Amino acid sequence: MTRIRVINPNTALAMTESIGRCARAVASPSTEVTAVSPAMGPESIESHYDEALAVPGVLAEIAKGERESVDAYVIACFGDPGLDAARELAAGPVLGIAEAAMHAATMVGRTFSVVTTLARTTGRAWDLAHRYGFAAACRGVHACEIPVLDLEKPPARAAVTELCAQVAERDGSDAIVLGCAGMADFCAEVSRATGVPVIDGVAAATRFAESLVALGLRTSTRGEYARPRPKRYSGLLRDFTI
Ligand code: 2AL
Repeated sequence: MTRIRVINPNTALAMTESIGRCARAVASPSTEVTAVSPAMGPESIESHYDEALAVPGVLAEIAKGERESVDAYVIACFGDPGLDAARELAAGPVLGIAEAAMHAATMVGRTFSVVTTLARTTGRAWDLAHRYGFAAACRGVHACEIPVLDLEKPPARAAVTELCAQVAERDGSDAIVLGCAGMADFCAEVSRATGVPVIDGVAAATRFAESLVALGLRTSTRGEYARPRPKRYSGLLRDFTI
């Protein structure tokens, strides 16, 4: 039994449930997927401020997962918040959904476009495309201007689907990457509308995480991802002392 923990870094529990369903829909029968939200943090992540304040809650969930012998983690927010720090704490693999989606997109096409929530998050998506080495493959990052928490309202699905179809045509991209975990269950509909492969990072990261566990791969402890040096953390962060 492989145990994968999918962490929704925001505190919107309906979104956590939907993310959990999407991860379970693709996971192997022998994989147990648990979807959780941190006990503290923003209800949605759509600014650098939100992202920074989401990270302590994500790290607390990783520490809890380590005590519970979780095999691998998915950080289910498209900014990949806290990904490097999480790798310093976790023995098993930790995957971000932007990271997984961009890798998957470039395995099934040469180019991709990202459709995300607010325009203010597009810079972060570009940063990650550069960081992961996919900037040349990324033909565009487009915002639907629907805030994360409005994605579950009925008009959002049709609006995102329509934008994906336009973007696939305009950018001439081989694949579409959904730029928010709140869009995870839009995948099938967007695939039908665009006619190109559509990648939901939650599903991609869940399957990649399973594969890495099956390959016996764990996070390297040699260099930058070695356990942080022990020191005191004060004030509100005192419980993070290692
Ligand atoms: C996200 C996401 O995936 N979860 C969240 O709260 N914000 N991403 C985004 N581009 O808005």
